Amino acid sequence: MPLFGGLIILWACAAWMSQSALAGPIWWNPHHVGGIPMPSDFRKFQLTYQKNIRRSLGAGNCTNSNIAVRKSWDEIDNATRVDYIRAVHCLAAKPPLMDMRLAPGAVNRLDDFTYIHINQTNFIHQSGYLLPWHRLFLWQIEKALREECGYKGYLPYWDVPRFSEDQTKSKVFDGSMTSFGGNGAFVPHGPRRVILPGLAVRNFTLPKPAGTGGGCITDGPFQNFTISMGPVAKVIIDPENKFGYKPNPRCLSRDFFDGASKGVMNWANATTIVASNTMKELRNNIEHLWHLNSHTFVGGEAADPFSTPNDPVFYLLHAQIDRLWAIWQGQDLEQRTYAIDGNRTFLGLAMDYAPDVPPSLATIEDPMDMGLGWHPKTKEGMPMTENGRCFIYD
Ligand SMILES: [Cu+2]
Repeated sequence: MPLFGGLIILWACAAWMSQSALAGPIWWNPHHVGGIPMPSDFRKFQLTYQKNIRRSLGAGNCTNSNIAVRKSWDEIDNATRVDYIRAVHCLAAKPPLMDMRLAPGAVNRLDDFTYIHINQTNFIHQSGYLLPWHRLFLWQIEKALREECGYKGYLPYWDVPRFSEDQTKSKVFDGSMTSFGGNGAFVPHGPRRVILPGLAVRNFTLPKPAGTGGGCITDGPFQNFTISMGPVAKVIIDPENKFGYKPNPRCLSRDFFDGASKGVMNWANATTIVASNTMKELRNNIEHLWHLNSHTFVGGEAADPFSTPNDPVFYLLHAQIDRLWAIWQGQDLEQRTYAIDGNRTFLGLAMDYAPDVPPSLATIEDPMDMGLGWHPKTKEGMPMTENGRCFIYD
């Protein structure tokens, strides 16, 4: 490259960097992040949300100067990435707080989270509690990372639509030591159907497409990570270990499946989600265009609806889903903050221990089980700047 051209590029970068140092908008320089830049229609929704949230902040505990900004993993600096990964390993080295008689396979502090997620799966997915339950779940892990392990940042999110064409281009999955590692090693395998235990309908199954991995991850900071509970959704359920609560130490496996990302979790569908007109539409769009696909794309442990938090990337995956809900709520905080839609159980189905219970609708007064004895009402998990929560998504 001629010296002159190089200088121009250097100058452009320096100019941009000083701009972003003044808290300039992040989309101004997409080539620094890579992937597909945020299109203007999505950006409009994002800006309206951010403006409305900031305007709603009064003189309470959550203010414009102390609100936590949750950013994309691709946008935070390397030191914050290193610190986040360190804090995850720190929680993995701490003993669980839960009563281990409930799950002898729970061996560390992260397993407190995995346990309650397994335990609640049939109530918090394809139900009215999906979004508020996971919002509080994310807040709990963020708090644990910060207060118990000294993490200085906030929960990052996986910028899924930016990398929909090739997720390995994202710093989340590029395989470096500041990523979550890449795909699992290739193990020949075909598509399967796995049974979801606990429902009264016998042998309710979920299809699992065959991806390009299937084995243990071979790079990144979680290469030698040992997980213990699960898997739960399996081809054959062992009645002695129905929910995978027994110890089953093993590696972290993944099975990237591009068919769930390319042309699916793209900006167009992200925009469709935040542009939903009603809560019913929003929940359907999130479930069908995004939620299941993001788990299916990662595959392996992350694709088990019960024990999916075994993969540390789970929290970034769900932060993106929480962000889409936040942006939708932020278009009209008054009408949408407490909007709820859906049943009290997975697709309204009865549980195997109470097969005659008819479906009923979730309400914002219903208590949720977050584990460790915390049973907040559903409405507690809905606002972003109240009840001790104070965050905004970039
Ligand atoms: Cu979940």
